[in-house]
Amino acid sequence: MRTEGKDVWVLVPPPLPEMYGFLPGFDNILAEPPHGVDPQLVFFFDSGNLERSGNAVRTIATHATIINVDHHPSNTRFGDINVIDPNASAVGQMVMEMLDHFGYPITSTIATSLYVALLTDTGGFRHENTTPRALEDAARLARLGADPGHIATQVYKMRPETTLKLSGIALATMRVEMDGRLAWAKVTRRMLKEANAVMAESEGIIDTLNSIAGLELAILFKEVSNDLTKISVRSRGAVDAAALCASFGGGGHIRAAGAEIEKPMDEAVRFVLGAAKEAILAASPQL
Ligand SMILES: [Mn+2]
Repeated sequence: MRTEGKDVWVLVPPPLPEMYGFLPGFDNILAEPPHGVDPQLVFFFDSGNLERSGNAVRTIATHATIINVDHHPSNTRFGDINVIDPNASAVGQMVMEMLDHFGYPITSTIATSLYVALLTDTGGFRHENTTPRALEDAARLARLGADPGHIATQVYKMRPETTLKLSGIALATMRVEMDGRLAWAKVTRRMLKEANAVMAESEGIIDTLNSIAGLELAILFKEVSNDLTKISVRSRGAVDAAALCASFGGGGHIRAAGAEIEKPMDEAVRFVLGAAKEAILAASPQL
């Protein structure tokens, strides 16, 4: 993408969810800068730490100037300039403020992308971070040309069959423990094969788990390799999901967090469930 004679590259670590393929500019997104290009200025958006940002960007970051724009309270402030607003429901809102501040108009194309940021980071305007400001910003973006109905269809109603197949197989492994306070499930590489799906398609399963009445903590275990298991955690009770995940080297938000556990699936399950049960009891023992 060329802007005013300067090269601007939009880099996103793979895998890039295809569901966002409708977004303007999606085809210009790269996993790493083209060969021979050595960016000197890098904006990071919505990245709580450098580790989340993929190898290519990390390499650039060793010598480029970094501007770190984020809303995770756990942000490690790895930038040369850090713009952190934990009260923002989505980093898209911070981008809106920056555009306003520097006098750039928000076109309908930009409004569409920013609306998607708000919609997805508030879980379709359902999470606790659905603040008056989030709804007001969303209304403003709709007036500027974002089409909420169309965008919701593109984001939430374009799933391939394989995604639902994977969801069905994974949810069949669901276990509910501690009198309904804790639920967990697994996604293994074998399941991916069976459903003809890729791991990125498991993204929504954690939220299905998290829809059980009375649940406090939901955990999804994702088998990446023989010795690496990723977890997604959702909390609706007193447990701080970010703190729980931080104890495994991960991070995130109080209600939604994740981590990478360098253990095989079954070991990771034992290890994480032990800590999760302790956290539930410690947070509200007599419930
Ligand atoms: Mn975010």
